[in-house]
Amino acid sequence: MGNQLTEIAPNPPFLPSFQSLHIVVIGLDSAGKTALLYRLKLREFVETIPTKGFNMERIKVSMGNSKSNSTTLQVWDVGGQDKLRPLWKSYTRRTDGLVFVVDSAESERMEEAKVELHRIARSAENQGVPLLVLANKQDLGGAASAAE
Ligand SMILES: Nc1nc2c(ncn2[C@@H]2O[C@H](COP(=O)(O)OP(=O)(O)OP(=O)(O)O)[C@@H](O)[C@H]2O)c(=O)[nH]1
Ligand SMILES: [Mg+2]
Repeated sequence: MGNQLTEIAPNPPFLPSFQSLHIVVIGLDSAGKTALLYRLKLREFVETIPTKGFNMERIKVSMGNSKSNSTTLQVWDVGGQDKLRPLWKSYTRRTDGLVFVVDSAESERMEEAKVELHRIARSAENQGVPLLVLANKQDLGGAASAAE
């Protein structure tokens, strides 16, 4: 439903409050996707195990300053192990937004992350879809900054 409504009215801030947006979280294994999902859902850091398939949570968020104006994000967190990456495409198809999570402290895998990010961003189906690249694990020593 979210996707169809988005086609009719593609500008989320002006969508009615019953609108639900489909968001997909991807990134290399161990980047912190599942930790992010449950941080958003439960507002706390939970211990995670590697995701073999996917997790999905509905998360209500307020828009702007008004508490009465809220929307629901249907957030899909897809496993990032290399054997699971071919599945990303089926989750990102017709999504309203993409989040690509990067482990900022793992400089030796930055090139691998870049290749995967470019692969998914190049896909014809994802043209025009808003993309957030999240520089995760900023608390770790030696983590690259968001700008880096
Ligand atoms: N220090 C630190 N550790 C984090 C952070 N986010 C996640 N982690 C840890 O990194 C590890 C991997 O986190 P996950 O959320 O399971 O990673 P994932 O991206 O879901 O991995 P896959 O499910 O294998 O694709 C876990 O031990 C987390 O506790 C962070 O911001 N800082
Ligand atoms: Mg996971």
